[in-house]
Amino acid sequence: MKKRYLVTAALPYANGPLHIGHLAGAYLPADIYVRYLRLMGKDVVFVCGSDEHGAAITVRARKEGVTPREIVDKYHTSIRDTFEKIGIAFDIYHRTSEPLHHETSQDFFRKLLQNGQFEEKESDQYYDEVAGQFLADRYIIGTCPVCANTDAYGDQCEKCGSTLSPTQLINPRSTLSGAAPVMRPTTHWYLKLDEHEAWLREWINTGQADGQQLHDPATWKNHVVGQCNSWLDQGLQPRAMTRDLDWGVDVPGEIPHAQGKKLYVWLDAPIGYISATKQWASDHHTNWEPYWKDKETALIHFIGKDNIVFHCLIFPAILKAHGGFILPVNVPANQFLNLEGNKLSTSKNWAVWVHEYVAEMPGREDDLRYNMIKNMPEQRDSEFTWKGFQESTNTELVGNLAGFVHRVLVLMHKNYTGVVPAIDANREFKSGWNAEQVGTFDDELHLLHLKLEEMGREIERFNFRDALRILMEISSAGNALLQFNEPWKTIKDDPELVKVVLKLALQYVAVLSVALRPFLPFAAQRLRDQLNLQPLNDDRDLLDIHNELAEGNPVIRANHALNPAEHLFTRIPDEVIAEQIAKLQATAQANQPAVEASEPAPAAHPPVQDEIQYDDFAKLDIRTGTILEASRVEKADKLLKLTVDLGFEKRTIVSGIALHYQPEEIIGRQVVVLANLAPRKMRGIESQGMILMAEDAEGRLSFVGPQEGWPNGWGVK
Ligand code: B3M
Ligand code: ZN
Repeated sequence: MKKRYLVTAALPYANGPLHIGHLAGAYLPADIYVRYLRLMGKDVVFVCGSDEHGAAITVRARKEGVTPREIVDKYHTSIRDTFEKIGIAFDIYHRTSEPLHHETSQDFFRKLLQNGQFEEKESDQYYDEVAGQFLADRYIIGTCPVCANTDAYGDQCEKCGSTLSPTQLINPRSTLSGAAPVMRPTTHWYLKLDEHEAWLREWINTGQADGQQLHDPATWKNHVVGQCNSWLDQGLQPRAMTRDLDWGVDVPGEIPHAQGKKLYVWLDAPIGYISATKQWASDHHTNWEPYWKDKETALIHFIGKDNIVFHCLIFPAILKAHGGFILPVNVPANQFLNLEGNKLSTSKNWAVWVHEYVAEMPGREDDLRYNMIKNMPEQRDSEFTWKGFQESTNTELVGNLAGFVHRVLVLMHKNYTGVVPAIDANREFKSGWNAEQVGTFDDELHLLHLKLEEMGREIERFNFRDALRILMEISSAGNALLQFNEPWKTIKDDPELVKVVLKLALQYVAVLSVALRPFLPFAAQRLRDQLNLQPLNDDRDLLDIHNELAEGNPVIRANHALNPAEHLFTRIPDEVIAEQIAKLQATAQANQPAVEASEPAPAAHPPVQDEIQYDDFAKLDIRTGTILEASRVEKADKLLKLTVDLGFEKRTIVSGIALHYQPEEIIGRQVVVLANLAPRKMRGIESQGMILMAEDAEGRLSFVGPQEGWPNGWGVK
């Protein structure tokens, strides 16, 4: 472990409220990790803040008919408050409109310029003569060259998903004035990313840079490395770091041609992590620099998968180009969370908004956190459903966890008036970890310690789902301990046994009151109150417990007096869930396009092909695999070039799915591959197999694949 940690969570655009996808993608995992580090006595600073620049803000301002300033002020405050309500414990929640941030970003720009990292280039870009300004990609709409959608944006067609550039649009028009834009020359500063390609490739794949081992690449997620390699394989191009805009950080005025130019939002936003750290340090009368410059610091960026290349390639290149900064030791990006079978969508209002949730479900912050962690899209996309949410609270939080805690405390009060008894440590009883096994107080305490260590290791590896599962196993073992030994029955015949069993169960509860903290901070606090233990100060509480357990000491000792038992969680009734589902369906209906006058008749299924013998089928060698990398094939709108892991080898496969899937969204996806198809060249690339896809009447394609976590390279029969 490192000496100190700087943990960042993606800066949300201050252009709209937070939904559960944001939480599951970046903020909850970061919060768990940071809370754990604090409990282990580590020096850690957790920074975040609002991203207040870029077209995301100005487009929103135009839509609402207000200034960008009004937009960022409104959403900055509401996002910050929402984070606090759902228990995301940043050390600072800063904002990129602060003067400190503008200065910090400008200093960065100056230094990059000084270091010869920019190439100043003139190029033609779209200009709106009516509005009198250059047009950001999002401000230009036109006809998509791929699917003929007449409202495609300059950077993307939302109908077919193609990534576009403004010059590809047919009949472009400005969203500002509706006028057809004209081409005008403009000068910008391009970061020579091509010059960074070689070291980035090495660093991403081996963890080495400048001859030093900076991280262990085995600790990085496959889909993160895969997405980076997909980019690197296409070759990095110089990238403009400035824009013609009137909202953002000014290019420093003393630089020639700076007039009217702003920094590109993806240059200034990640520097926001640095300005936030500076502000935090100044608030705490300490020095920010060790957190960004000392090799003993572990820098970790928590983000969603749509931000991977910015954090793993572009920002590291910027840090290196500046000089003197450390690089992240990990970027444990999550994939996406879907909602009730569909992608979360702000524009379609298909979302669970966190501020609405906390208002409508007071006291249930941890219920949501629990369900999100349990279903966290760590390696692949996952899904939130209201039914699943109800189920996880009712069976796991109420049934398992709260049930256990309540039983222990009630029995403690009933048998010993809430005062922890002294015990005979040699008494044997049935182990909660294994029905066949007999245990003693000390043995069982040791097993508890091992579990706690196992949980910590999973958190350190960013496996938060597994860590939560292990935590719940502690509760399950506690329940089993009670179930196997039945203290409510044995109290008459064997009161000494009951003392040992209940005192042990109480140790489980006490350990949970700390170990729950990273995941369910509110419940942990409620539990501390019931146990009449000190509130957690988030500073080495878990480390202290490790030390006690390592010495064989109990966590709560004899004569400690407990507070009355209360229910840690309560059941969610069906009506509450029905209401939420109805609310979601109402939005879905409101967003449905008007039904076309003449609905086309459902297409007939194609007839089944000529009969074959089993031997014919057996010739097909079909295997399971995982997509490691995906990128577009130049001048082929329909093709993606994939690298697929078959377990025993990796294959390059060219697949005609580009109109249906974005490269970024399929990395990490499990697929089924026809592995013995003769190789064939497509657009100069040898395709070594075929991905099997389902196709419907409209020609839509869907992946078919094994269940989650299935191993690669095994047969499909
Ligand atoms: N605001 C994009 C996003 O919210 C962007 C992240 C910045 S992190 C430095 O997805
Ligand atoms: Zn299109």
